[in-house]
Amino acid sequence: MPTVLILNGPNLNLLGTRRPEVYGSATLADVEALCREEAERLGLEAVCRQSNHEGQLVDWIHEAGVEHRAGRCVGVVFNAGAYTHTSVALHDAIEGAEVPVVEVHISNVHRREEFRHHSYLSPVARGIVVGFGVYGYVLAIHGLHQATRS
Ligand code: CA2
Repeated sequence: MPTVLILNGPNLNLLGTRRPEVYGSATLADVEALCREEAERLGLEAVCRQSNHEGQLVDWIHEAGVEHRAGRCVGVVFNAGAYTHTSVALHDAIEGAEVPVVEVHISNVHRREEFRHHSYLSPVARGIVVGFGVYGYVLAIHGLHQATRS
């Protein structure tokens, strides 16, 4: 079964434990279960990873590129957390790996502090989903699935 990589960056392991007014009440385990269920409905296997370390995220993007070129992975659903706003390394990894990446943010970053308005990932992302809570991950999986069929 083709895979979709669900990648979560720094502090997203804290989901559901604090700041529910911004990020809702679902935990990371809930989000990953939601992704697995939705992916399976579409005939995909969701592979879920989370790290607080930039280099680890870079390595996983590279691996997804290899899997994509081998026809085994449709792409990456990526919430890079705060690295979105700081990381040239993740920008370069996505560009270099040539794997379709959908950038996801649970909150509407454009309604928040100005430092969250810029993304290093958006220019190299296949698509962007922002502000729909954890349902954004579901929308991103559908987007990647559709993109592989058209
Ligand atoms: O809205 C999003 O999904 C973000 O990517 C979340 C990041 C933030 O830095 C981005 O600007 C937008 C933060 C994730 C931290 O999540 C927490 C969850 C609970 C408690 C504390 C942090």
